[in-house]
Amino acid sequence: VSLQAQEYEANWASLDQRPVPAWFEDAKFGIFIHWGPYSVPAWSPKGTYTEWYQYWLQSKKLFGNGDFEGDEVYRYHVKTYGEDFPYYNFGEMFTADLFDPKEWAALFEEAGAKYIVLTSKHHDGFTLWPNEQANDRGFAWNSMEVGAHRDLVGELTKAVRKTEVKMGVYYSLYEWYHPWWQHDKERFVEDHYLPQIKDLVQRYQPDILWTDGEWEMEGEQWKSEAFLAWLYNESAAKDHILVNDRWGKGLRQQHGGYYTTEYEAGKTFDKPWEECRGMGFSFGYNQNEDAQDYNSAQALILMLVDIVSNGGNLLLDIGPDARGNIPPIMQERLLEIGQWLEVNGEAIYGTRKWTKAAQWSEGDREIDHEKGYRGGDYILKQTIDPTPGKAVKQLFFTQKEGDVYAISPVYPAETLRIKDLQASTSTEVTLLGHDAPLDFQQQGKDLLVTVPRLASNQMPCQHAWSFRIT
Ligand code: FUL
Repeated sequence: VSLQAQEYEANWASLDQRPVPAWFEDAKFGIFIHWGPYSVPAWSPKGTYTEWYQYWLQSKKLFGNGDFEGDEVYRYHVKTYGEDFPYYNFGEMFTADLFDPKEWAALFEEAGAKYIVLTSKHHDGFTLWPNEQANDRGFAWNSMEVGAHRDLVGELTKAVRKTEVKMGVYYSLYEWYHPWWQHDKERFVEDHYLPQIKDLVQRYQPDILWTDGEWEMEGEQWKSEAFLAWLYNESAAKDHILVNDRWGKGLRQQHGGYYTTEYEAGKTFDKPWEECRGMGFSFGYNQNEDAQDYNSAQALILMLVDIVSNGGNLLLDIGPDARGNIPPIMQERLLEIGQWLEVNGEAIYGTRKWTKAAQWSEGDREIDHEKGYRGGDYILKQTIDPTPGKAVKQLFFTQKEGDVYAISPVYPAETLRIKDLQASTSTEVTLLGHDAPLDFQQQGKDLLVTVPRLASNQMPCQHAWSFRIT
């Protein structure tokens, strides 16, 4: 489907007809990058978003997944940097001197990611590219003029475009403490936001424009419909750009492109969608998070599989530090996911939902999405760590070109039972990464597959095993 089959009109009925390109639904795995001046302190209580540091500091409010007094960030800030140390001082300390865009791009490729989304500007208003409007607060507030003295969006875009990975940018419409945002919304929209977002699109022509914060004000005040009509009909990225759903005042799942969820998978939609989350609790790097706060590679892989079996994508976040180093624990998780995808990618990329997402064992199904998803261990509880009497997901399903894939979170003992699956005379069953086809037999409605006994060093992979049923 051509994205430009039609001229779009500046109203939702027309704009919502813009199709989501197939590459996005095929991609399944993307990497989110939250990086900015908040990466300097990189500190907030566990269970909160570190990229909200300026807001936690100035408002002395704190919310998230846990119980907070409210002034923890303020107290930490005063203790660490002193009373007279405005958030804006972090701009100079955001040096990015170890940032090597080629290395980042190579890591993303090795992780098996098909796209990335970099924060070009978060709610603090700091831009990671040279932008005139970023300075209309009365001082330089962009990465070209302070701290790094580099065009970070531009450099990463260039490096990523040399690979197969697609380039996306996150952009926050609203800014907590911009003087015009606070006192003159119309001026903020006309003289700040609109020229700024257009500059971003025209310069880098991203594949995805992942916006956020439109929910702070009515869409009419933002002139959102007119902007999207410009984006689709006139902008330099009109023939490929894709947007998310954070448009039209409703926080999500209202207007725009694909649907987004945030630390809340376990959902499923009948249109392209994407779950975003950190490896632990925060998007921006949080020094407070310990090894046990990060989801294991196995948990992250099973999350990806769970989401893909429900037709979605996982946009997994990393938080580089202020010097541009990606914390080793995050690199390690990405590489483990990449190793797994190397063998099992066939069961993931380019697939679609099958008639059912999962096969459950007997027992009571108990799903605690809210809590579980924030902590992340929900997926382990749902698969490999059952309380007696509770049902677990034994298999996740995907399909592609007539083949069904059954992904098992444990290596099955001797036989794998796939319920309600009828073999035909031409059926073949394969374990991805293992050469010989597998024996199977029909037992009533179920397909019983004989699983080879393999020594651990002969295993094609770890964490989850994929069976292709042709
Ligand atoms: C949210 C933001 O407020 C968070 O800080 C984060 O960027 C997330 C992806 O979107 O709405």
